[in-house]
Amino acid sequence: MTPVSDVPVRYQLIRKDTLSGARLGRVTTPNGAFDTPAFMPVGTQGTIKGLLPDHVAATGSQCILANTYHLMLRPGEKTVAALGDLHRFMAWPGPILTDSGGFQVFSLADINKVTDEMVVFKSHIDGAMVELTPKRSIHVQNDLGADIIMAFDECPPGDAPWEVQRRAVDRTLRWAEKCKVAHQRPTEQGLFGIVQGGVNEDLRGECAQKLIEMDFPGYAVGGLAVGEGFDAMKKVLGFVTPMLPENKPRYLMGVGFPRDIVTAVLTGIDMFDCTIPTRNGRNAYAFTAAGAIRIRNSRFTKDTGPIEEGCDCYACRTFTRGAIRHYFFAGEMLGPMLVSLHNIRFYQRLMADLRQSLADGTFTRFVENDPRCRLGPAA
Ligand code: PRF
Ligand code: ZN
Repeated sequence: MTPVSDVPVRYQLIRKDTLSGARLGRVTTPNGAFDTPAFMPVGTQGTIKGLLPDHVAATGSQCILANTYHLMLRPGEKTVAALGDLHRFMAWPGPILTDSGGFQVFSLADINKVTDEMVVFKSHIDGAMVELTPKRSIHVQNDLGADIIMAFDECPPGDAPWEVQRRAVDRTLRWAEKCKVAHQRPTEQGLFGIVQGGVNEDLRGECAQKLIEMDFPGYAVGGLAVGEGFDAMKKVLGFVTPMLPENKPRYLMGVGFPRDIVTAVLTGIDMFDCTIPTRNGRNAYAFTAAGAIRIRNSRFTKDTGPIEEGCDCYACRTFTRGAIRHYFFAGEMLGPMLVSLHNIRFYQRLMADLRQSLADGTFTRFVENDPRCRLGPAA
């Protein structure tokens, strides 16, 4: 057993819900701790689009995410390292997590070739052929210097047949082993394993079990919210999450709408990231407890109210819906900035309320009664 003091990322279980798998906890990293269940805003290119780090911190965000895939291509991990590390680069002194590129390369890149050794793709920056291997992904993440780094995995589409998922699980397991061996800063950065397997319980179970044997300091569930649908995701989580070690953090990657997050928390997931609050915010789509609103709608032209009544965010304390609507039509930057800020705060207030209800022992009642817990795609 590795002595606890050598493990850079640790999970403290504070309270378990009596009626579900939900848990209140705290994850400690070399650059600070965060309370769980946690939502991590996404800073793909080393910035959370449109928001100052101070603004992000003011939303209650405690840990943020960045992407290996984008930063290795531009400005390059050596440049980020020369400028300090990702914490200095992003001006975010708190916990940071980097994704491995395992998902972005399969969802964004012009893939040339996938083998058991590597993914070869064409850079969207200059068209150059780039090879990404498990070893290279980890070395890039070692240079970037995030507190939590992710294994390089293969994430097939949600409708991929069993045979494709089988091969992806085999690769993901072999690559996880290689990532562990390649990791050069194991006492400074926690490397999480990622469970794949699509909607197949046999593959999910095998993948989880073998990753657990490799003893990672945390585990992620990948390969969900890739087109399988809400009910299938719920079923997979109900099966996989309880398999994961109770004394380590559990992270559901790239999910999702409030309804998806709450459903996952019920199964025992602790960490989430998603581009929805920021991407939707840039598109003038604002979350409210009563459902989403399109701030460009003509009914808001002379609306003097805030985006959401009762919200304590800077946008809602300071600007009218009518003014924000005008910024969108005028192409002013402030529109996307204000709605992104509001949406992240909306997510963080929900997470804080989930944590409070877990602390109070009222979690199940909260989930049943609070309308935010039901907000999904068309809500
Ligand atoms: N793997 C990795 N990152 C991810 C995913 C995955 O499966 C997903 C799937 N929802 C989002 N981000 N490495
Ligand atoms: Zn607000």
